[in-house]
Amino acid sequence: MYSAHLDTFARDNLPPSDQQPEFLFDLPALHYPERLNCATELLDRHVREGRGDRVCIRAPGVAWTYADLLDKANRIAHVLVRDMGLVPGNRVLLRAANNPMLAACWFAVMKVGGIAVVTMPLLRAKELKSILEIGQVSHALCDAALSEEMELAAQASPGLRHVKYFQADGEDSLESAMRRMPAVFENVDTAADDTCIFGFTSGTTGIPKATMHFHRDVMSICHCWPEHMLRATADDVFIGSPPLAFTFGLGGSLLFPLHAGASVVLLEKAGPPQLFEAIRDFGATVVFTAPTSYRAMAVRGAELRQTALRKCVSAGEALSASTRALWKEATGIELIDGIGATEMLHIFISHDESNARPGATGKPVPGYLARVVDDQGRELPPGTVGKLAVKGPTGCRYLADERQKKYVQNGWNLTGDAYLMDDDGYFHYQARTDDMIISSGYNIAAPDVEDALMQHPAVAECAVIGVPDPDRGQLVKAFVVLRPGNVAGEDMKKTLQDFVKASIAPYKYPRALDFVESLPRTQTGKLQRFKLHETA
Ligand code: 3UK
Repeated sequence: MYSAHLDTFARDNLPPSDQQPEFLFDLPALHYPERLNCATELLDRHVREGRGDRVCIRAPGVAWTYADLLDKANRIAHVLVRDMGLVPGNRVLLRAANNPMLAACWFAVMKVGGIAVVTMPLLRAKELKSILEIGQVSHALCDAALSEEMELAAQASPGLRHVKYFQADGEDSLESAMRRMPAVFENVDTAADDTCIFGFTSGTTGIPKATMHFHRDVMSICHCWPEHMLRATADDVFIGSPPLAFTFGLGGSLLFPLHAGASVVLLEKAGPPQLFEAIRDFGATVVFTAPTSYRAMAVRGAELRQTALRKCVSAGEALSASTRALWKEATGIELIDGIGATEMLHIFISHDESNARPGATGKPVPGYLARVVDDQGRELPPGTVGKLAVKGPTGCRYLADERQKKYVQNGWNLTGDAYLMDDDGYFHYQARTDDMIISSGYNIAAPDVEDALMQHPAVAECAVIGVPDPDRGQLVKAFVVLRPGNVAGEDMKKTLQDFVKASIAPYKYPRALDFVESLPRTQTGKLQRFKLHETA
């Protein structure tokens, strides 16, 4: 079997074939040749076909055309090979906030047949060290602004042989090295099934694992959800908040805009206020962010009616019917919800604007199949809560990790989510399977109770878990962060409990309720319920 990789670490550590999911390539667009390099398809092709002068990447004070991005990526590719001794199959750590140089470095790694390991900007040396070890990373390209933790991690990681910094001055900066290199590079002729991404995920449980994705997988996610559900055009201006280290951000802020021949605005800081202003100032038309960010921006949402914004994508966590309604009332725009996962690379259940159903994530994206199954993997009838199982052109391949057997069963990917499918085939998110609470025989989804609590004006944030209880099996327990100006105490507790009882089935109300200052979250903004279980 053909491979361009001289360093065979990735191939050697794929899960055994009987532990891999089944892959589906039914759509004609998914019939790839044996050799495929995603950089050739997403970047070089546009310049070759005469679109080099179109704007590709924007950032405050920066506007690169497709030709500019290609020029930079080619020079970095030469630096990787000539100055840093990279051979195809080597892993390259990439570290920066979302900015144009990070995008150029990412494409350079694809071009040389390397494997990109993009890391969250906020990671500390200790966390970087474990990523470097698990991925056996030999090279790093890092923004000088993040050099401190990078240096500490490098000192502790003997396998990391070459580190270069960008956005830096001096002879040994990446930019100086680029100036000494030619602007033309012949992309390595990678196999469609050569690994090009290690996507790290700690999930919501702590211990990091690497998911492996091929050049073919990068193209598959471009050919499925964006073409069938997003339907952006070359005139769209993409923008978003998730880091490129998170595959939600890699798709929305790099792969999908380039696949459409459109442009993307990269923001180093993209909290709700910065994202809001950038949508307005850059004339963004397509935005990718998480439900919490839409809630925060909705306050000034009416101002966006005067802008070019037309498509708003929500993913990363469940979108409640109330957030959907809030955004629609404020901006007039129907949110596009989609569930994705690092293991699946991107979104596999979603809908377009005209097929939104409040409270539902949508239907399987063309190219994917989804079903709800019981603990034995048997398909459940509509209306029954069970485990979500999916398959499609992408799927879970953990790098040498025992958890592969848990995520993939009988060829299906089990995402760890509890879902039900209604009679019309729409999939409704319930909870993470670990967050289904069974109290006195009732099934209670933690997010249901959270949504109800969130409707109360005194509640800023909240989280609900099940705690062991001798009488009821489990007890519903809420952790509540109050908005400023509200007083925690027995009165407020009673008020909130009564409020929940009045809005959803009374058996779901939180019998235990603590007030806290803040909630534990991952760097992608997901609630870490396991930490609450520890404190409870
Ligand atoms: C949850 C959702 C309900 C769900 C991701 C889009 O979130 C992404 O990847 P992660 O590996 O987490 C996966 C888990 O997150 N989730 C994500 N989206 C939704 N739950 N509704 C949603 N719309 O528990 C899932 O199993 O961090 C999202 C694209 C790429 C991604 N990696």
